Amino acid sequence: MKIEVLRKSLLATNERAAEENRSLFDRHGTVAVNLMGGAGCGKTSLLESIIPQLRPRWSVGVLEGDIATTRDAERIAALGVPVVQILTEGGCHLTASLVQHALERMPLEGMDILFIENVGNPICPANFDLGEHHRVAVLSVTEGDDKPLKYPYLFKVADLVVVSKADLLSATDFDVEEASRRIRTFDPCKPIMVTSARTFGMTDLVAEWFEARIPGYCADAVDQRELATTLPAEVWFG
Ligand SMILES: Nc1nc2c(ncn2[C@@H]2O[C@H](COP(=O)(O)OP(=O)(O)OP(=O)(O)O)[C@@H](O)[C@H]2O)c(=O)[nH]1
Ligand SMILES: [Mg+2]
Repeated sequence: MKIEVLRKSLLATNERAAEENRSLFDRHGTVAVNLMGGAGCGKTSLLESIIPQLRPRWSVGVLEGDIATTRDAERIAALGVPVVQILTEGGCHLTASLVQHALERMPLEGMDILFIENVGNPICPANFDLGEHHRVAVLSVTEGDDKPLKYPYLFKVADLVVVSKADLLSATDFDVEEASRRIRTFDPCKPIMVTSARTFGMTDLVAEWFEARIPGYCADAVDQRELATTLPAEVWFG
C-alpha cells in the first residue's frame, strides 16, 4: 500500500512539472515530441534522417536523454541544430523535471518543433509525461514483431509508431502485417510508418507527419487537409 502511495505522489509531482513544460511550449508555439523505443532501435538515426528534411522550413531543437555519454548529442549537433544532452546517471527514463532543467539551456524563441529523445527503453519512459504534445514509439524490425504484445503500454500511448530498419526485413522473421495488427489492437486507426534510415526516401512521410503538427503549418501548406486525412491507418513503405 505504501508503495502505491509513493508511486502516486511521484507521478503527481511529475505531472505538475509536465504541465509547466507544456505551458512553456504553448507560449512559444513550439510543438514537443517525445521519441521513445528500446535501446538501439534507431531513434537518433531517425532524427538524423528527418531533421535535414525539416530544417529548410522549420526551426528544430533536440533534447537528448541518455544514461551516459554525449554521443547522441554530438551526432545531432553535427546537423547544426541546437541540442541539449540530459544525462540521467542511471535513471531508466526522462522525467518532466529533468526536461524542465534542460529547457533552461534550450532557447525556445522561434522554435517550431522540439524533439525529446528518451532513454533507450521500451518500458519506463511511456509512464512519464514530459509535457510533450505527441508521443512516438520506434520499433526496429530486429527487435521482433512480438514487442507490441510484450511492451503494450509504449504502443498504446504512442500517437505514431515508426517501424525502423526496414532495409533489414529480409534478414529477420519480422512480419509487418502481424506487428501492425498487434499495434492496432489499442487503436485501429493508429498510424504506423515503415521506414529505413539507410534507404533514400524511406523517412519522408515521417518528416511530413511531424511537419503537419507544427502550429504554423496550416497557414503555410495547402495540402495540410489531405495529409491529415490520409496519414492515419495506413502502413507506409516510403
Ligand atoms: N540497417 C539499419 N541500421 C540502422 C537503421 N537505423 C539505425 N541503425 C543502426 O542501429 C544502431 C543504433 O542506432 P541509433 O540511431 O543510435 O539507435 P538509438 O535508438 O538512438 O539508440 P539509443 O539512443 O542508444 O537507445 C546504429 O548502429 C545504427 O547505424 C536503419 O534504418 N537501418
Ligand atoms: Mg539515440
